Amino acid sequence: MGLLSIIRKQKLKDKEIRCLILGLDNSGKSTIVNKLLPEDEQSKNGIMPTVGFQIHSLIIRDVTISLWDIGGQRTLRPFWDNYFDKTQVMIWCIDVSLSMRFDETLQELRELVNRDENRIGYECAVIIVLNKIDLVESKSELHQRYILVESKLKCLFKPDIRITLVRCSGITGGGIDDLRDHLVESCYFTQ
Ligand SMILES: Nc1nc2c(ncn2[C@@H]2O[C@H](COP(=O)(O)OP(=O)(O)OP(=O)(O)O)[C@@H](O)[C@H]2O)c(=O)[nH]1
Ligand SMILES: [Mg+2]
Repeated sequence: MGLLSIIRKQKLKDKEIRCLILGLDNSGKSTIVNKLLPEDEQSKNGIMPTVGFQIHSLIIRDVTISLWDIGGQRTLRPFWDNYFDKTQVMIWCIDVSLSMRFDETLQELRELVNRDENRIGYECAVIIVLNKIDLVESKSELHQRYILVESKLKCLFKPDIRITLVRCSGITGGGIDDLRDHLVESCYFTQ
């Protein structure tokens, strides 16, 4: 590990990282958050649509992350802007099984990006989660959808912005370890 990495790691230890998880209603944000939590904190009684927001504290490899799970229903979307202050990471959750909502989710993301061009990708890192992979019939279908979303994202963000795409399932837990890794990596973004 280089000296810079050691210094950054030490800085992260002393600080709480703020991460927002946003996306359309029913895309699976709260389910993913639940899977990221330690076993003994996971809800066993099912997850309800989020009205407003919920905050969870996560420790991943010595990094403390406050994870803000924000409701995605249409009536709540005008308030999304209010949560970005001091945010280092934004996770955008897409239900990859429902291609009929791709345009809606990308339009919402575009509006957020356009409202403040210095924010997403500059002040905070961005991770795009393609969730519900367990509901997509085949690997080739999933791959096609991945490529489709990736190409649309390239049109949405400026070329200098690094976009991380992660495939996962909040139900089976597939890809959640990858998401955890990318989350910690992204915490270094604004250090
Ligand atoms: N099969 C499958 N179902 C999922 C997955 N993730 C979430 N779900 C289901 O999708 C539904 C919505 O999940 P939530 O986690 O409440 O979605 P949300 O994005 O938090 O929704 P809001 O709080 O309304 O914004 C629930 O019935 C979940 O069980 C997944 O990866 N696979
Ligand atoms: Mg929710």
